[in-house]
Amino acid sequence: KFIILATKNEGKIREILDILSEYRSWIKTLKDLNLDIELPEELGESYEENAFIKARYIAELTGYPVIAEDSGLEIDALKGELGIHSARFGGSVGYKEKIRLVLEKMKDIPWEDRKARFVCKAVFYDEKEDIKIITGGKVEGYIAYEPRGERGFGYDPIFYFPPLGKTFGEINEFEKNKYSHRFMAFNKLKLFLECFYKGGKL
Ligand code: ITT
Ligand code: NA
Repeated sequence: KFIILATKNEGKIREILDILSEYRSWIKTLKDLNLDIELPEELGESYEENAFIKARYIAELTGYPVIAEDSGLEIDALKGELGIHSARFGGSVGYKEKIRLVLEKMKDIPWEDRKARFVCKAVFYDEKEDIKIITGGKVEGYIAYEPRGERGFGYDPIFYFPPLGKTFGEINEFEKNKYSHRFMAFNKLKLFLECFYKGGKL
């Protein structure tokens, strides 16, 4: 039993391996396999399509079942951007700069109009068994006025989560994995893995 986790994002890898910790011995990261490759360009028009583009690429390359995900930050005041363009936003600059650019765009937006959500679509794809499972998750919050906290990754320091009164940059991974879009999506995928993998059907 062997599943490849097709992502290059270290933050995602940490969180996903933690959510799927029961399956850790079956999951191989690209690093575990010494697969030093770029994932294909994400030319799809949705999170689903982009997640599947990544999964299919690695599945065809290796012949193994694959898990991949695509995610993004949707900001109401920016008409749903950054969305599927979250990673590309601002070009090839670091997240400090991407965050600065978002806050600059949002500088005149009052609190009540700063609603935003993280979205994640997770894909399990097994070409041989002809299985394609897609699950999703969302978490609602606000774009903070200033970045806070050094934890997490990406846009976490500006994603304010009202139930905790903190940004995702201020909470540890254990806490983020109780509430995040990624947790929601992968926790659902876990139900499938439980039936088909643990249950011995595959
Ligand atoms: P892979 O394609 O290798 O999986 P990526 O970073 O390019 O990694 P995406 O194309 O899915 O992944 O881009 C998602 C972007 O959305 C990511 O780079 C972050 O900027 C943002 N994002 C998604 N989930 C996030 C989270 O939990 N915290 C902070 N930012 C997040
Ligand atoms: Na993407």
